Amino acid sequence: MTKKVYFNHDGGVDDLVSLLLLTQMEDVEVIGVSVIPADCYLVPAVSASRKIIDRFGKYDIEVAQSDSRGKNPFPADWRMHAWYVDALPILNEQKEVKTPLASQPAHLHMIEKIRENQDKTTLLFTGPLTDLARALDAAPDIEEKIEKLVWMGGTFLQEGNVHEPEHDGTAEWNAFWDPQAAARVWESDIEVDMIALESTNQVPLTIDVRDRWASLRKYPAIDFVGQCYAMVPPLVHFVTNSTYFLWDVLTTAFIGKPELVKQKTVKSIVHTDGPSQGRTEESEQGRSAQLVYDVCADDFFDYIIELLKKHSE
Ligand code: AGV
Ligand code: CA
Repeated sequence: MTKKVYFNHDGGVDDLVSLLLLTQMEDVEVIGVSVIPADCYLVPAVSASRKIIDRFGKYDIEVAQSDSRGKNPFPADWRMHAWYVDALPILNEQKEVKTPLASQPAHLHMIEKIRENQDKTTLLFTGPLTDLARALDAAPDIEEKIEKLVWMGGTFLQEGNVHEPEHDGTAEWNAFWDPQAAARVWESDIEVDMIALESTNQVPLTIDVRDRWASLRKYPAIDFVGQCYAMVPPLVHFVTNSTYFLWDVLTTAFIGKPELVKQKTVKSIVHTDGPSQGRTEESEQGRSAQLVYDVCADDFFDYIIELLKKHSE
């Protein structure tokens, strides 16, 4: 059966590569896309999303802009990446952008698409959960029409990836940008699949990964992925604050091929204030989520390549 997926992302390099991948999956129908200006600037991220759908998509998909704001802003130099992707020649051969821009803001667009869908909708979120939290407040009826939420966010490791003043470093960025939103979703009964930092640590961007994409650049979609990942720092000797993992791409691949990973149930709470804000902490009093704790990295990288080889014009 075809999975109906609504995708909300925040315009990072791996968010945009995720959009490409999702549009190539045969058993997935993307019923809508929205972009939140968290780890990106809105204008180039929306533009790049529409051009990716134009260039590689196989059917019409609307793109909505979010008007949500977060509590803890992302570093500006990370947010710049969407400008670079939007400017890639492979996305700019065509003068006119055809993929329509939705008239409503993201959270209302998502509500409409969920209501219109006769089946239940799978939500894929590769940025903060702000638009989902707002949608649940505005339209509590959608909750029972959500199949599940697949989210890149959170971590149960001692060390997260937030290194900001007045923070203790325990949070993951998507949770930290809007901790209240994650807590709101945690209050709901929606089934949550969490692809957390412990899940993505097994899939860093490395020189070998880049070289493999380079060797396959005769396939336009793989060339595009190589160009995108040329913009961000790989893992060479040791992990730094800027080292890139295939965070969102693993999260998206999980939708197409769940066998790539192993999951276990973890109960947790979300810290909304103070030095640990954004931390997802294991707690017996908390709510359950299915945490990805192991990945077959080789199969994951093979899967991406096979999916993108199929797109050959
Ligand atoms: O925490 C991972 C999330 C993912 O959704 N994002 C990037 C991915 O799109 C934030 C982030 C953490 N470290 C980063 C991030 C870095 N070094 N560069 C850019 N974004
Ligand atoms: Ca992201």
